[in-house]
Amino acid sequence: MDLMEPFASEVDFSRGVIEPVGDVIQRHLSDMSGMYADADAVDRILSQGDRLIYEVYAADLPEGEGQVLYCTTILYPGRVGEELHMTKGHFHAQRDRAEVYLGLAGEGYLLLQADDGTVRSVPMRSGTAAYVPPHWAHRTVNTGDEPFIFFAAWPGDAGHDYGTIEETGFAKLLVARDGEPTLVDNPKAESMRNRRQTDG
Ligand code: S6P
Ligand code: ZN
Repeated sequence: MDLMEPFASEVDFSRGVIEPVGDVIQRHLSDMSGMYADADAVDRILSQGDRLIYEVYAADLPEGEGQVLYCTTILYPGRVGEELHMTKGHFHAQRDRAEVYLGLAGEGYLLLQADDGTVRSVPMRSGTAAYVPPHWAHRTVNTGDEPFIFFAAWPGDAGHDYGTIEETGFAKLLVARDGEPTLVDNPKAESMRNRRQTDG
């Protein structure tokens, strides 16, 4: 057996940066335009230029059974139409793999969705440890005016399935109504469900 060397990273809670860092992912609005409900708002923003929605700083670790992967996410504040800035969201490819989030700065919601369309929301701020149980898709939403920064750790063999959420979206959207984050039905998810029922 090859023994892996123990190591430590430094996590900057206020900037969200991990050092030393492995992969850095930047997601712009153009990478997730179909995921926001208001297509006109997306077009209006993109016609003025692209927008950075979030960044992920991952510790440089090998994937695979037995490992634990970790990263930080920096989700910038803002809206697309009424909808608050969010991550793409995913199921783990191995659906029974759980995950832990820890809020470091700013505020947001963790949105979770089960296969049958059940949605749950968990408010998060600095110090909130939120648990993503096995079998729940998960996405985060920035509900504040500052970057929402959180740390995540998950099993090294979990993998990511983005396709399911890309296709159907979440059944609920988080929008800003009278300055308050409000969960509303997603019209796009509803029409997708109806279309699937008609086709199938
Ligand atoms: C990984 C974990 C998070 C997200 C990150 C970006 O399992 O859930 O680190 O990857 O918040 O979200 P997404 O949906 O684009 O991967
Ligand atoms: Zn995950």
